[in-house]
Amino acid sequence: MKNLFDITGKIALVTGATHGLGMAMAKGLAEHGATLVINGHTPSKMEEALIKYKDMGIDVKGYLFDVTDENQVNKALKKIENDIGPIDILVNNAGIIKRVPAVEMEISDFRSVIDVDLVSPFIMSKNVAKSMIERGGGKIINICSMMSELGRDTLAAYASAKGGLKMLTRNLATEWAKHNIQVNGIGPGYFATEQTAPIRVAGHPLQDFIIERTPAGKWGDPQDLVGAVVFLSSEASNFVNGQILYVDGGILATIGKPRA
Ligand code: GCO
Repeated sequence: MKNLFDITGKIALVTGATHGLGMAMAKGLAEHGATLVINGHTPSKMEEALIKYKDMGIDVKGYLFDVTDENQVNKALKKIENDIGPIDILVNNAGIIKRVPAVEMEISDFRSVIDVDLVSPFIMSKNVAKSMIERGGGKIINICSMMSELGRDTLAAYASAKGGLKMLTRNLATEWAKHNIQVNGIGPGYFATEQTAPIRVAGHPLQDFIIERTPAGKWGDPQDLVGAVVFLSSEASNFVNGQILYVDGGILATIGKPRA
């Protein structure tokens, strides 16, 4: 029987996949047959991650490089191509967040968020797409955010970057659709990860707010993203271009509810 979602033997590179949502999506891709390559930045985190993948029974190769540095990216991509093969699926997941009131935010911090969350997906996509164009196609998935659509206090830099990433997704989709490259995004809602740990502590106002604001009534489990990433990595999405698939328990579908 033909399986439209089959990604067996496809080489998938997930950036920032040493933990969190990146790790969950990377694991999901491998479990659905992809040959998995991950990127990380910190040697100790990579070591820990490789052990975790091994314990989960996932075969993976890890490469340390800085996604904001085009030279490093190009060297790493060459090495990956020599060691394993050319990339069929690129997931631009690496990202950072700084929660600082706008009037207090250092410009250098604002820039560093834009650099990691918006410039690096461009650097990665540009350099991976070159070989995808030569080979006649590929899949690029940008990890966006609720903040691609909405604002929240303290997130000026992050929301600017993630809003930009949504438009980068549409633009690259427009430019490369004729080369059979589908560029799409996934917009996770609020998930229980390390990144949201500071706002999930008991007593933090965001903790109850998120549960109330999410029609599904809970924080997402990183596992909930696997269906979306497999769909956008597979033949099933071959005529889907420039879409952001929000996996958010309904947050963006609703205006919210009045206080009881
Ligand atoms: C916050 C959160 C969000 C999430 C996520 C939402 O502080 O409001 O951290 O920014 O991390 O990106 O989709």
